Amino acid sequence: MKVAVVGATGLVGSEILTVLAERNFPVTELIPVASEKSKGKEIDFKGKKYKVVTPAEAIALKPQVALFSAGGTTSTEFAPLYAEAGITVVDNSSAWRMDPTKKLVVPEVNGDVLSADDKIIANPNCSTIQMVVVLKPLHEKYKIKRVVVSTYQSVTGTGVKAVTQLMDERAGKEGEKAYPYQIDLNVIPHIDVFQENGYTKEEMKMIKETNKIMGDDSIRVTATTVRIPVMGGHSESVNIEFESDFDLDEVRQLLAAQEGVIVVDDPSNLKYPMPKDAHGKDEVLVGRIRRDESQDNTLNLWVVADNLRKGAATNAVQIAELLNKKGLI
Ligand code: 11C
Repeated sequence: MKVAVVGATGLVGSEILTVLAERNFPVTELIPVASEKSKGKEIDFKGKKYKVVTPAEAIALKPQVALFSAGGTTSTEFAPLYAEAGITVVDNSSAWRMDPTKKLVVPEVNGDVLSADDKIIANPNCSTIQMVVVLKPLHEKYKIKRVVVSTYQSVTGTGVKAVTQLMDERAGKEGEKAYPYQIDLNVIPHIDVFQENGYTKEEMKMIKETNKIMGDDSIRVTATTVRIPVMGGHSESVNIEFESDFDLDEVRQLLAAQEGVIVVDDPSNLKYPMPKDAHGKDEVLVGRIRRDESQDNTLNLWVVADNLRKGAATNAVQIAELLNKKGLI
């Protein structure tokens, strides 16, 4: 299959190339795509070199599928042009996620919504993806009423500039800043831009995307999203109130049986998920599974995943795998 990776030189783009290779996605020809300034640059993929082309040039090369991770502006401009040319787009930006005509997909949660009519498919926000994979089996069994989530997000979610800021600050070097404040030895309770209601855009993404992916607007969600000086993955403290009561052992069994989830929950041996352990993994790790003793039918969880993997690249490649399996590309 001819596969285009739009934004191939970025943090998520290069992770997509790694994941395509690792999972043996049937790539017969890779088309690495980036902006004019990277044109002609060579990208290695499975021992072969491919030259970077621009988004407009790639359309004429007629890939069957294009995995976009080049930001909202590129997606807004080019995804419809690719779709018109018969190329199925899996888009990692936020441009199409809440468009009612577009599907927002996490394969293990709502992969069944994909159909032959879907030419632009949206990949959710990283912090949403890792949460909904864990919510799904619990919602099916106990019906979720409300979710209160607080995040502890890796600087890799912002991109290369933020990783450089953290490293520069560690080394005592001056440099460009991705954040309005120092991130090393600090915590910034602000991800993406503030909205009129006092929430950030990242927080509103977690709320709206969760309802759309779970296919249930009755689930009430509130979020506080926070940047911490960490690489390797996003962590989340998730408090879930259910309609009906649960059994903790059964919760553990449901989570262990959920595709894409690994339970790491053995506090007596100091085993719990950490970004250091999630790094490079495709699965979502869940632990600190315990009852919220302050309220009926309520559970506390700690959820960690590599935001560049399941939160972005892996989920996008899994959508492409599913499209391929269903014969839609
Ligand atoms: C972060 N979640 O960690 C963001 C990055 O909508 O795909 C991903 C933004 C998005 O800063």
